[in-house]
Amino acid sequence: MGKFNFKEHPHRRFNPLTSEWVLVSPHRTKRPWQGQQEEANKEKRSEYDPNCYLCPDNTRANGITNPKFKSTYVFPNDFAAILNDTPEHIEEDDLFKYTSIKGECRVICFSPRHDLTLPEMSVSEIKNVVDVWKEQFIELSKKYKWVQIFENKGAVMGSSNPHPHGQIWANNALPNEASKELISQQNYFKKNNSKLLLDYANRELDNGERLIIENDDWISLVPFWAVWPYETMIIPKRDISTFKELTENEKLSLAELLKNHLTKYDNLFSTSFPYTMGWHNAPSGEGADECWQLHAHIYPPLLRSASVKKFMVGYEMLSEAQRDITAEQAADTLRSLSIMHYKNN
Ligand code: H2U
Ligand code: ZN
Repeated sequence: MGKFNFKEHPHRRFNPLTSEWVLVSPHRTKRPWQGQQEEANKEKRSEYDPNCYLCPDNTRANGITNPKFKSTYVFPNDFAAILNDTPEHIEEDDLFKYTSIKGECRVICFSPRHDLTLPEMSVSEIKNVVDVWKEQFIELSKKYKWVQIFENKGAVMGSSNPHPHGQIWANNALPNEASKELISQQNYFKKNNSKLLLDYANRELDNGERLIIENDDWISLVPFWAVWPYETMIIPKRDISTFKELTENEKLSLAELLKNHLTKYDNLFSTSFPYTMGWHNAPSGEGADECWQLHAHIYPPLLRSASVKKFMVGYEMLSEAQRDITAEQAADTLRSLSIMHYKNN
C-alpha cells in the first residue's frame, strides 16, 4: 500500500471558511489536463440589440425606458426577489420557523455594449464596474447587513440575458454562506489574532502551487478546498474588510487582474466561460471588520470542454462534494494559459 501521497490517493480537504469537507479523488486523473482543442467560438454579437431589456434607450419588461447610458449603469430589479416594504414578522417554532425579510435588488449593466463581457472590456471600462461595485456597497451597507454583489454569466448558469450584467441583492439578514464564513473567521481570529484569509493568502503566496495571478495588490488562486473544477478566489494582499477601503490604485489593479483572470477562463475552452462570481464583503453591524477579509469566489460549472459540465449529483447531493482533478492541476492549467483573449488571436 505504501505511504500516503496527496497527489495520488483519495483524501478529504477541509474548507476553513465554511467548515465543510470536499472529497478529492486524484487517482481518477493522474495526468494533468492535456487541453483538448476546442473549435474557437468566435461568434460575433451585435453591439446593440433592439430587443434587449438591458441595452441603452430600450424599454424594459415593465415599461420603464433605460437612459442612453454611456458607462456602467445600475437600476432597481423590476422583478426583485426581496422587497423593502415587507411587514416585520418572526415565527419561533422549532419545526416551522420563519422570518420576514427586507431588502432590495438591483441590476448592473456592465457597459452599454451588448456584446462585451468583462474580459473583453478595456481595463478602464472594467475599472468603471469596480467603481460602481464600491459605490453601491457603500450606499447599501449603510442600510443592510449583507450586500451580495454578483454576476451569473452564461445561459448554463441560468443567466436570463446575454447583455453583460451583474446583480446586487442587499438584505437585513445574514444568509447561510455569510454566516458560515463569519463564524469561521471569528473563531480563527480569536485563536490566532490574525485574519484567516490573509494568513491563507500569505501561505499561498509562499507556496505558489495554487496561484494563478499576482499583482501589487491582489492574488487569484484555486483554493486548496475548491469544489468546482476551476473554482477560484480573488483576495487582496493587504488587510481589507470591504470595498469601502479600496484606493483608486487598488481598484485599477483589481480591474487589471479581473481582465487577465477572466481572459484565461475564456481561453481554457475557447468559449465565453460561464460562472457565478460574487464578492464577500464583511457584513455590517456585526463587528466583523477585524476578522473578515474581502474576497471573491468564482464558481464555473465546466469540466472538460465548452459543453461538458460538472454535475453536483448523487454522492454530492447526499453526502459531500467530490472532485477528480486536483486544485493544483487546475491552477497549473489556468496559470499556463495566455492573457491574450482567444478572439483577438
Ligand atoms: P439574470 O440574468 O442573472 O437572471 O439577471 C437578470 C436580472 O434582470 C433578473 O433578475 C432583471 C431580472 O429580474 N430584469 C429586470 O429587472 N428588468 C427587465 O426588464 C429584464 C430583466
Ligand atoms: Zn443589450
